Amino acid sequence: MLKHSLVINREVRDAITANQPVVALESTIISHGMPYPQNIETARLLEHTVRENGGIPATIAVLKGKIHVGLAPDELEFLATDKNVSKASRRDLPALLAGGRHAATTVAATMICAALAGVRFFATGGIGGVHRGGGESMDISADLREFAETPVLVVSAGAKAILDIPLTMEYLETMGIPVLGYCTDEMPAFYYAKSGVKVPIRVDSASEAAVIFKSSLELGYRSGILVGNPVPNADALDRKKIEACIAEAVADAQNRGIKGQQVTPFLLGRLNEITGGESLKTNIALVRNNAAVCAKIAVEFFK
Ligand code: PSU
Ligand code: MN
Repeated sequence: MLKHSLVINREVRDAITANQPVVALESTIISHGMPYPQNIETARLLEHTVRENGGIPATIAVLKGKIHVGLAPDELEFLATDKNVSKASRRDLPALLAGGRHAATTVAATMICAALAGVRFFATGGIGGVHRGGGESMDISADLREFAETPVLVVSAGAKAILDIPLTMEYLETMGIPVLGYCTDEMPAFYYAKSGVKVPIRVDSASEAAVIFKSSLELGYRSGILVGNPVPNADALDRKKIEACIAEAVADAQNRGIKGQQVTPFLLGRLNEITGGESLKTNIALVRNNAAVCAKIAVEFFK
């Protein structure tokens, strides 16, 4: 059955069979995380960055009810421009496949599809997490639980700063997820490098991260690993300034009654407006940096 729902492009299939370092990339960031044309430029830039660092990129999305692992240029363009592409997380995939629909995959859904295809590495911008006020609203991204279910190593600039990072770390700890700080002792905060929350494990090289992932797989863990990779200094935003903007965006979301799947795209879009494009610039820089580090870890893993 699944055979008919999973389309892996030629290059990616050959690379997986030959134990080459394939790096998955998600599509929600293209369809719902960034405006056009920066979204398509970023999608291409990320694939290029993975290649520059020795990896084979596999961008993942659902097209006409099939999971595509590795996309053609016109498929990327479609995801960047079409207004009817939905946002697929774990709960959405069965109905989208059954209904023959198009969808961009979130971190959770991309992890699921990558694992199905035999891809173990994945770079994103920032994972979803516990939203501010999550204790009341129960808005906790399905991304977090996915780490407990799916053995993929994900490189992320921490959790998005629009979230409650201490609560997000608490949740990851409860789920028993190994969280690695890449050349840092603190969980990165997406737009800036230091959240003030300590990571349980620090690594200072790609090979250290690769060895820890191997050991997790040898232990028979079915869970994934989260690597927190801080935004480069030159691209980081000032903590105080961006926090004031985030508070404004979160208040706007509440006033307009934005809920569920719409929250994260709304906040990212609103922040881009409030900061006059600065937040988007930083987002692009950090996701590119994550693609580079993820490819390096994958290369070490297959050495
Ligand atoms: N990283 C970015 N931009 C994004 C995302 C990640 O730089 O838009 C997406 C990911 O797909 C992640 C999603 O899974 O945001 C989180 O959505 P939610 O909070 O609704 O689970
Ligand atoms: Mn949510």
